[in-house]
Amino acid sequence: MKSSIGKKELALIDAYWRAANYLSVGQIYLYDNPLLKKLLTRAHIKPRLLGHWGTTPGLNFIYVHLNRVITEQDLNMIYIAGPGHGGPGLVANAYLEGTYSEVYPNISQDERGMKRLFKQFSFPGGIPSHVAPETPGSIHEGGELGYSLSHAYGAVFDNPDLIAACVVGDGEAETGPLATSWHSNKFLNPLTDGVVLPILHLNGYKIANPTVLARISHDELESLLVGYGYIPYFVEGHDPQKMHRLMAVTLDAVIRDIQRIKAATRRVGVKKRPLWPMIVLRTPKGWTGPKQMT
Ligand SMILES: Cc1ncc(C[n+]2csc(CCOP(=O)(O)OP(=O)(O)O)c2C)c(N)n1
Ligand SMILES: [Mg+2]
Repeated sequence: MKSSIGKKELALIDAYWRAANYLSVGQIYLYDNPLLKKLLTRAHIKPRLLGHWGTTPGLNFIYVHLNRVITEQDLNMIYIAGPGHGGPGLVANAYLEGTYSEVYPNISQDERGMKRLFKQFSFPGGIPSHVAPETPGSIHEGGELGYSLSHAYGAVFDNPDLIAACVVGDGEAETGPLATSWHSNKFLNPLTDGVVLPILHLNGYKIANPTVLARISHDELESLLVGYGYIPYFVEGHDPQKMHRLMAVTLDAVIRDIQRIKAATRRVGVKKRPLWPMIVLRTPKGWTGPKQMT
Protein backbone atom coordinates (compact mmCIF):
# COMPACT_ATOMS: atom_id res chain seq x y z
CA MET A 1 0.00 0.00 0.00
CA LYS A 2 1.32 3.40 -0.98
CA SER A 3 0.64 6.83 0.46
CA SER A 4 1.93 10.27 -0.36
CA ILE A 5 2.11 11.19 3.33
CA GLY A 6 5.44 12.79 4.21
CA LYS A 7 7.66 12.72 7.28
CA LYS A 8 6.72 16.27 8.26
CA GLU A 9 3.01 15.51 8.26
CA LEU A 10 3.56 12.33 10.27
CA ALA A 11 5.56 14.33 12.82
CA LEU A 12 2.69 16.81 13.11
CA ILE A 13 0.19 13.98 13.57
CA ASP A 14 2.40 12.53 16.30
CA ALA A 15 2.70 15.91 18.05
CA TYR A 16 -1.07 16.34 17.97
CA TRP A 17 -1.57 12.83 19.34
CA ARG A 18 0.91 13.39 22.17
CA ALA A 19 -0.78 16.69 23.06
CA ALA A 20 -4.19 14.97 23.13
CA ASN A 21 -2.74 12.20 25.30
CA TYR A 22 -1.23 14.73 27.70
CA LEU A 23 -4.53 16.60 27.97
CA SER A 24 -6.31 13.28 28.64
CA VAL A 25 -3.92 12.19 31.39
CA GLY A 26 -4.12 15.66 32.90
CA GLN A 27 -7.90 15.40 33.17
CA ILE A 28 -7.72 12.03 34.86
CA TYR A 29 -4.93 12.82 37.35
CA LEU A 30 -4.19 16.50 37.81
CA TYR A 31 -5.90 18.78 40.28
CA ASP A 32 -3.30 21.51 39.85
CA ASN A 33 0.08 22.19 38.20
CA PRO A 34 -1.36 21.64 34.68
CA LEU A 35 1.88 22.35 32.81
CA LEU A 36 4.05 20.54 35.38
CA LYS A 37 6.02 23.74 35.88
CA LYS A 38 6.46 22.82 39.53
CA LEU A 39 7.85 19.56 40.86
CA LEU A 40 4.89 17.19 41.00
CA THR A 41 3.61 16.47 44.51
CA ARG A 42 0.65 14.57 45.94
CA ALA A 43 -1.19 17.86 46.45
CA HIS A 44 -1.37 18.27 42.65
CA ILE A 45 -3.09 14.90 42.16
CA LYS A 46 -6.85 14.41 42.45
CA PRO A 47 -7.80 12.67 45.69
CA ARG A 48 -10.14 10.26 43.87
CA LEU A 49 -9.12 8.99 40.42
CA LEU A 50 -11.71 8.16 37.78
CA GLY A 51 -11.53 7.60 34.05
CA HIS A 52 -10.25 5.02 31.61
CA TRP A 53 -6.75 5.94 30.50
CA GLY A 54 -6.37 2.46 28.94
CA THR A 55 -8.65 3.10 25.99
CA THR A 56 -7.72 6.74 25.49
CA PRO A 57 -4.43 6.68 23.52
CA GLY A 58 -6.16 4.43 20.96
CA LEU A 59 -9.16 6.76 20.66
CA ASN A 60 -6.85 9.75 20.29
CA PHE A 61 -4.73 7.95 17.70
CA ILE A 62 -7.80 7.16 15.60
CA TYR A 63 -9.15 10.70 16.02
CA VAL A 64 -6.10 12.50 14.65
CA HIS A 65 -5.74 10.07 11.75
CA LEU A 66 -9.40 10.45 10.79
CA ASN A 67 -8.99 14.23 10.96
CA ARG A 68 -6.19 13.99 8.40
CA VAL A 69 -8.35 12.18 5.82
CA ILE A 70 -11.40 14.33 6.60
CA THR A 71 -9.54 17.57 5.96
CA GLU A 72 -7.47 16.24 3.05
CA GLN A 73 -10.45 14.79 1.19
CA ASP A 74 -13.25 16.97 2.56
CA LEU A 75 -15.09 13.89 3.84
CA ASN A 76 -18.43 13.92 5.61
CA MET A 77 -17.59 11.72 8.58
CA ILE A 78 -18.86 11.10 12.10
CA TYR A 79 -16.79 9.53 14.91
CA ILE A 80 -18.61 6.98 17.03
CA ALA A 81 -16.76 5.89 20.17
CA GLY A 82 -17.93 2.49 21.42
CA PRO A 83 -15.51 3.00 24.31
CA GLY A 84 -17.24 6.28 25.19
CA HIS A 85 -15.69 5.76 28.62
CA GLY A 86 -12.60 7.33 27.03
CA GLY A 87 -14.32 10.67 27.67
CA PRO A 88 -11.13 12.61 28.45
CA GLY A 89 -9.82 11.76 24.96
CA LEU A 90 -12.78 13.25 23.13
CA VAL A 91 -12.81 16.29 25.44
CA ALA A 92 -9.06 16.71 24.87
CA ASN A 93 -9.56 16.74 21.11
CA ALA A 94 -12.42 19.24 21.29
CA TYR A 95 -10.15 21.45 23.45
CA LEU A 96 -7.17 21.14 21.09
CA GLU A 97 -9.35 22.05 18.12
CA GLY A 98 -10.57 25.18 19.94
CA THR A 99 -14.24 24.11 20.00
CA TYR A 100 -14.25 23.53 23.73
CA SER A 101 -13.15 27.09 24.55
CA GLU A 102 -15.63 28.50 22.04
CA VAL A 103 -18.50 26.78 23.84
CA TYR A 104 -17.03 27.22 27.34
CA PRO A 105 -15.02 30.48 27.31
CA ASN A 106 -13.90 29.95 30.93
CA ILE A 107 -12.01 26.82 29.76
CA SER A 108 -9.60 28.96 27.77
CA GLN A 109 -6.60 27.78 25.78
CA ASP A 110 -4.05 28.92 28.34
CA GLU A 111 -2.67 27.70 31.66
CA ARG A 112 -5.71 28.89 33.66
CA GLY A 113 -8.14 27.26 31.27
CA MET A 114 -6.13 24.07 31.26
CA LYS A 115 -6.19 23.92 35.04
CA ARG A 116 -9.99 24.24 34.94
CA LEU A 117 -10.23 21.66 32.15
CA PHE A 118 -8.28 19.16 34.24
CA LYS A 119 -10.05 19.88 37.52
CA GLN A 120 -13.62 19.69 36.15
CA PHE A 121 -13.28 16.14 34.77
CA SER A 122 -15.34 13.70 36.83
CA PHE A 123 -15.34 16.17 39.72
CA PRO A 124 -18.23 17.56 41.79
CA GLY A 125 -19.87 20.33 39.75
CA GLY A 126 -17.77 19.39 36.74
CA ILE A 127 -18.28 17.11 33.75
CA PRO A 128 -18.98 13.35 33.45
CA SER A 129 -16.22 10.82 32.85
CA HIS A 130 -17.86 9.59 29.62
CA VAL A 131 -18.54 11.40 26.38
CA ALA A 132 -21.71 13.24 27.39
CA PRO A 133 -24.11 15.92 26.14
CA GLU A 134 -21.75 18.51 27.67
CA THR A 135 -19.00 17.45 25.25
CA PRO A 136 -19.11 19.81 22.25
CA GLY A 137 -20.09 17.92 19.10
CA SER A 138 -21.47 14.95 20.99
CA ILE A 139 -24.97 14.02 19.86
CA HIS A 140 -25.61 10.91 21.90
CA GLU A 141 -24.28 9.50 25.14
CA GLY A 142 -24.27 5.72 25.42
CA GLY A 143 -23.02 4.21 28.67
CA GLU A 144 -24.07 0.64 28.03
CA LEU A 145 -21.47 -1.13 25.89
CA GLY A 146 -22.65 -2.87 22.73
CA TYR A 147 -24.55 -0.39 20.60
CA SER A 148 -21.89 1.56 18.73
CA LEU A 149 -22.11 -0.40 15.50
CA SER A 150 -25.92 -0.43 15.34
CA HIS A 151 -25.89 3.35 15.93
CA ALA A 152 -23.31 3.73 13.18
CA TYR A 153 -25.52 1.86 10.71
CA GLY A 154 -28.55 3.81 11.88
CA ALA A 155 -26.68 7.05 11.21
CA VAL A 156 -25.83 6.18 7.59
CA PHE A 157 -29.16 4.76 6.42
CA ASP A 158 -30.63 7.23 3.86
CA ASN A 159 -27.54 9.41 4.35
CA PRO A 160 -25.53 8.50 1.23
CA ASP A 161 -22.59 10.89 1.74
CA LEU A 162 -21.87 10.01 5.35
CA ILE A 163 -19.09 7.74 6.56
CA ALA A 164 -19.56 6.59 10.16
CA ALA A 165 -16.17 5.65 11.60
CA CYS A 166 -17.07 3.40 14.50
CA VAL A 167 -14.55 2.39 17.14
CA VAL A 168 -15.51 -0.95 18.68
CA GLY A 169 -13.75 -2.03 21.88
CA ASP A 170 -12.67 -5.68 22.02
CA GLY A 171 -14.60 -6.03 25.28
CA GLU A 172 -17.60 -4.30 23.77
CA ALA A 173 -17.36 -6.77 20.87
CA GLU A 174 -18.15 -9.57 23.33
CA THR A 175 -21.60 -8.19 24.12
CA GLY A 176 -24.61 -9.77 22.43
CA PRO A 177 -25.81 -6.58 20.69
CA LEU A 178 -22.39 -5.83 19.21
CA ALA A 179 -21.69 -9.40 18.14
CA THR A 180 -24.95 -9.35 16.18
CA SER A 181 -24.65 -5.90 14.67
CA TRP A 182 -21.70 -6.80 12.41
CA HIS A 183 -24.45 -8.18 10.16
CA SER A 184 -26.08 -4.77 9.66
CA ASN A 185 -23.92 -4.46 6.53
CA LYS A 186 -26.49 -6.77 4.89
CA PHE A 187 -29.07 -3.97 5.07
CA LEU A 188 -26.90 -1.28 3.51
CA ASN A 189 -27.80 -0.02 0.03
CA PRO A 190 -24.58 1.34 -1.49
CA LEU A 191 -26.55 3.75 -3.65
CA THR A 192 -28.88 5.34 -1.13
CA ASP A 193 -27.06 4.79 2.19
CA GLY A 194 -23.72 5.94 3.56
CA VAL A 195 -20.89 3.72 4.72
CA VAL A 196 -19.82 2.37 8.11
CA LEU A 197 -16.11 1.97 8.73
CA PRO A 198 -15.74 -0.28 11.77
CA ILE A 199 -12.45 0.05 13.64
CA LEU A 200 -12.07 -2.92 15.97
CA HIS A 201 -9.75 -1.81 18.74
CA LEU A 202 -7.89 -4.82 20.07
CA ASN A 203 -6.12 -3.49 23.12
CA GLY A 204 -6.32 -6.94 24.64
CA TYR A 205 -8.49 -6.22 27.65
CA LYS A 206 -11.93 -5.21 28.92
CA ILE A 207 -11.00 -3.16 32.00
CA ALA A 208 -8.17 -5.55 33.06
CA ASN A 209 -9.54 -8.88 31.81
CA PRO A 210 -8.42 -10.61 28.61
CA THR A 211 -10.66 -10.42 25.55
CA VAL A 212 -11.52 -13.25 23.20
CA LEU A 213 -10.96 -11.46 19.88
CA ALA A 214 -7.48 -10.35 20.97
CA ARG A 215 -6.55 -13.91 21.94
CA ILE A 216 -7.63 -15.92 18.89
CA SER A 217 -5.14 -16.32 16.04
CA HIS A 218 -4.78 -13.75 13.29
CA ASP A 219 -6.15 -16.21 10.71
CA GLU A 220 -9.14 -17.10 12.83
CA LEU A 221 -10.00 -13.44 13.42
CA GLU A 222 -9.56 -12.60 9.76
CA SER A 223 -11.83 -15.50 8.75
CA LEU A 224 -14.45 -14.40 11.28
CA LEU A 225 -14.54 -10.84 9.95
CA VAL A 226 -14.53 -12.00 6.32
CA GLY A 227 -17.43 -14.24 7.29
CA TYR A 228 -19.28 -11.19 8.57
CA GLY A 229 -18.86 -9.66 5.11
CA TYR A 230 -15.94 -7.27 5.60
CA ILE A 231 -12.45 -6.90 4.19
CA PRO A 232 -10.30 -6.41 7.29
CA TYR A 233 -7.14 -4.29 7.15
CA PHE A 234 -4.78 -4.92 10.07
CA VAL A 235 -2.88 -2.10 11.78
CA GLU A 236 -0.81 -3.72 14.52
CA GLY A 237 2.13 -2.68 16.66
CA HIS A 238 3.38 -0.43 19.41
CA ASP A 239 6.12 1.74 17.88
CA PRO A 240 4.30 5.06 17.39
CA GLN A 241 6.37 6.08 14.36
CA LYS A 242 5.69 2.85 12.47
CA MET A 243 2.07 2.85 13.57
CA HIS A 244 1.43 6.42 12.35
CA ARG A 245 2.68 5.52 8.88
CA LEU A 246 0.78 2.23 8.79
CA MET A 247 -2.47 3.83 9.95
CA ALA A 248 -2.17 6.68 7.44
CA VAL A 249 -1.44 4.31 4.55
CA THR A 250 -4.27 2.00 5.61
CA LEU A 251 -6.81 4.80 5.94
CA ASP A 252 -5.90 6.06 2.47
CA ALA A 253 -6.46 2.54 1.09
CA VAL A 254 -9.74 2.11 2.95
CA ILE A 255 -11.15 5.45 1.75
CA ARG A 256 -10.07 4.54 -1.81
CA ASP A 257 -11.96 1.21 -1.49
CA ILE A 258 -15.08 2.98 -0.22
CA GLN A 259 -14.99 5.53 -3.02
CA ARG A 260 -14.38 2.82 -5.63
CA ILE A 261 -17.37 0.79 -4.45
CA LYS A 262 -19.56 3.91 -4.39
CA ALA A 263 -18.47 5.01 -7.87
CA ALA A 264 -18.98 1.53 -9.36
CA THR A 265 -22.49 1.36 -7.88
CA ARG A 266 -23.37 4.75 -9.32
CA ARG A 267 -22.14 3.54 -12.72
CA VAL A 268 -23.72 0.10 -12.93
CA GLY A 269 -26.27 -0.01 -10.09
CA VAL A 270 -26.42 -2.48 -7.23
CA LYS A 271 -25.44 -5.86 -8.73
CA LYS A 272 -24.45 -7.66 -5.54
CA ARG A 273 -23.70 -6.77 -1.93
CA PRO A 274 -20.25 -5.20 -1.74
CA LEU A 275 -17.64 -6.24 0.82
CA TRP A 276 -16.90 -3.05 2.75
CA PRO A 277 -13.47 -2.50 4.35
CA MET A 278 -12.86 -2.35 8.08
CA ILE A 279 -9.79 -1.80 10.27
CA VAL A 280 -8.44 -3.99 13.05
CA LEU A 281 -6.25 -1.80 15.26
CA ARG A 282 -4.09 -3.77 17.68
CA THR A 283 -2.28 -1.55 20.19
CA PRO A 284 -1.22 -2.01 23.81
CA LYS A 285 -3.79 -1.00 26.43
CA GLY A 286 -2.66 2.26 28.04
CA TRP A 287 -0.24 2.76 25.12
CA THR A 288 2.60 5.23 25.89
CA GLY A 289 1.97 5.09 29.65
CA PRO A 290 4.77 4.22 32.09
CA LYS A 291 5.30 0.48 32.52
CA GLN A 292 6.27 0.80 36.17
CA MET A 293 5.68 3.16 39.06
CA THR A 294 8.44 3.73 41.55
C1 LIG B 1 -23.17 -3.58 29.03
C2 LIG B 1 -22.05 -3.03 29.86
N1 LIG B 1 -21.36 -3.85 30.68
C3 LIG B 1 -20.35 -3.37 31.43
C4 LIG B 1 -20.00 -2.05 31.37
C5 LIG B 1 -18.85 -1.52 32.24
N2 LIG B 1 -17.67 -1.27 31.42
C6 LIG B 1 -17.28 -0.03 31.08
S1 LIG B 1 -15.90 -0.03 30.15
C7 LIG B 1 -15.76 -1.71 30.19
C8 LIG B 1 -14.67 -2.43 29.47
C9 LIG B 1 -14.72 -2.18 28.02
O1 LIG B 1 -13.70 -2.88 27.37
P1 LIG B 1 -13.38 -2.59 25.86
O2 LIG B 1 -14.62 -2.55 25.04
O3 LIG B 1 -12.34 -3.57 25.45
O4 LIG B 1 -12.82 -1.10 25.89
P2 LIG B 1 -11.35 -0.60 26.27
O5 LIG B 1 -11.49 0.25 27.48
O6 LIG B 1 -10.46 -1.79 26.50
O7 LIG B 1 -10.90 0.18 25.06
C10 LIG B 1 -16.80 -2.25 30.95
C11 LIG B 1 -16.97 -3.70 31.21
C12 LIG B 1 -20.74 -1.20 30.49
N3 LIG B 1 -20.44 0.08 30.35
N4 LIG B 1 -21.75 -1.73 29.74
MG1 LIG C 1 -10.34 -3.43 25.23
